[in-house]
Amino acid sequence: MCGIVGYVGPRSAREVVVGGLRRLEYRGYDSAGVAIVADGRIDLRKSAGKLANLEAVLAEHPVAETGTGIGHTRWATHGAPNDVNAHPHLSASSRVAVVHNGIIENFAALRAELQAEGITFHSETDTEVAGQLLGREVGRGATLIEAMRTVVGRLEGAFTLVAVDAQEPGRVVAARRNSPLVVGLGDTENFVASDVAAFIEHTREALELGQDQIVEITADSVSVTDFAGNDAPTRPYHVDWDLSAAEKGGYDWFMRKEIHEQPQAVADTLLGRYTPAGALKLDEIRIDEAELRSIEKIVIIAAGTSFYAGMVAKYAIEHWCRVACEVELASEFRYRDPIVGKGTLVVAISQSGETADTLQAIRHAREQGSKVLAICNTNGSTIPRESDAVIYTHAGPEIGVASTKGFTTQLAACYLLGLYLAQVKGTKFGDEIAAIMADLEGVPDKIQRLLDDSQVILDLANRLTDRRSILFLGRHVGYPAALEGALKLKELAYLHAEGFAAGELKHGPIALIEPGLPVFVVVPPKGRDMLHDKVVSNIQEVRARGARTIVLAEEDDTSVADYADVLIPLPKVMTILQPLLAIIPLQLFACEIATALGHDVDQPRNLAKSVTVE
Ligand code: HGA
Repeated sequence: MCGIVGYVGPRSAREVVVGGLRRLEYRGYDSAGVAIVADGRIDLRKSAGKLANLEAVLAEHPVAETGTGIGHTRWATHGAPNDVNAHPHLSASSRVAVVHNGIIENFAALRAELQAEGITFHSETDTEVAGQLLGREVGRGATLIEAMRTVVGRLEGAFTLVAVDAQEPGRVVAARRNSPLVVGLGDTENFVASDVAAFIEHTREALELGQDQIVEITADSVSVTDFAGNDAPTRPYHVDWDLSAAEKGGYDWFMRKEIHEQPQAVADTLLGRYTPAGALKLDEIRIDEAELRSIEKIVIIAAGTSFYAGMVAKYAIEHWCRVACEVELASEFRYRDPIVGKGTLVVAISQSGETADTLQAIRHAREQGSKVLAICNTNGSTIPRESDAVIYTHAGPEIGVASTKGFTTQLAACYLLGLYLAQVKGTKFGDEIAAIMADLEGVPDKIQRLLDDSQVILDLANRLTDRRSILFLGRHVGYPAALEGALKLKELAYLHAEGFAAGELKHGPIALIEPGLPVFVVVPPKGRDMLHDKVVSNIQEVRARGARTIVLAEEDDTSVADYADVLIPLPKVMTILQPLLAIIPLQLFACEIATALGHDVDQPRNLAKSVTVE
């Protein structure tokens, strides 16, 4: 949440910074602003609402076209999303401008201290104290980097701060603690940003920063120190995707593009993980096999869509590996004194690798002696850096705020983890793993078939735009798929949408059923157990009460046709892998209904991607 860009170089900083903000807008769109260093002063422009509003302001009131500037796109935590609270924030003397991602937890005390010195505050944000503190330090004669070192020592909480000083043109100083920041390395120009998308059109060479580091960029230098001013280690890396991955490529929404990228994305997650000799190879796992064999319990920590991927992982891991597995919301985990320790493997799932709740949870788990394995999409982000092992999903950038390929690639990574643990623990024979892998490797083509045959679900979405409530039912792994389907609809269509375990319905939620209520039902494949038949009974129960049923069932499952108002056939796959397919029509449905309702699918209200605040 919140997108930050800083630039120093020969081009127009306004152009580079606004271009960067455009690519970061998915991180927040409550307001946007820029500060350009110009001839001993700061040119500040900001506006509530989306970036387009800022661009209109800039067109009417141009800024100086110099080569030093910073910018911000906001997801508000402290203070309403208006012009005044928009970043950048200025110091009292207007000499320093700062942008911020995070929450400064002791801002009230700092604000009182500064007010007692006669400083007037203009905004309700926590951020403004950082600008005022920096201004106070440079006013006392400090350079901007010296000021930053002093100020970070006063702040509690999470922050990425990026600042400029009107009296130090050609220089941007940034600091980070628990919020993301990367450096882009150009030729006679350098960048800082919340993520690489901001500068990908200018350079694919980046520098990964660690926690509690300060970076100073000029056009031809980058220096990184710790908060005390000592040289700090950094890791340069090459970004393995390019500008086209961060553009819509002819689709109306990033989300629709990302839904359609799923066959490739899931294939990329699986690529190279299963050797021709029939062994799973997860080379980012730096926990030795003896230790993995001694694991007594697995705790999966995640939030939002990743949490539902974690629920599926629990079914797979317990079934394949016979290890007890819990799934826990990251935001609840740390605050309830969880029982984890040496015998526990904690699995953290986060698309961005920066999810604040998940990050704090893994830190807590490691303090208790647990090993942590991260499932993550963002190379070099904080959660994998602080984990003992990582499985990258290789989905490419996910820009739509509602996760799609993020979810399916997390599922694929969870299945790989489950099979790997089964291999290490010897709970599955090689030929059993081979059979599951063969099914898994067939999934990308089956997702493609679902995408090719999506007209039924798109038509349905256009017919249901007048509904205020829609339910989703599933059992076993169909249950988390139902929850994720409902979440997509809440996020995008702002409808009352709920997912239920189908068997739980009669314990209360069935009271919600009224004539005409649309109910999606994920039906498990017809297998050896009774699960399928139980779900078919659940369909009949809601139908008997007037629900309109939209049934997702295996393509040759003839037993459901009589109970389905709309039937969505799913290609055949083993039960445990079915969420990879069942979720596709549900994603398409949410995207289409939100489009038909006239909503901004990529930037749904009140949301932002990469939840970097707790
Ligand atoms: N606390 C600051 C920055 C918000 C943020 O980082 N959101 O993710 C504000 O409210 O402006």
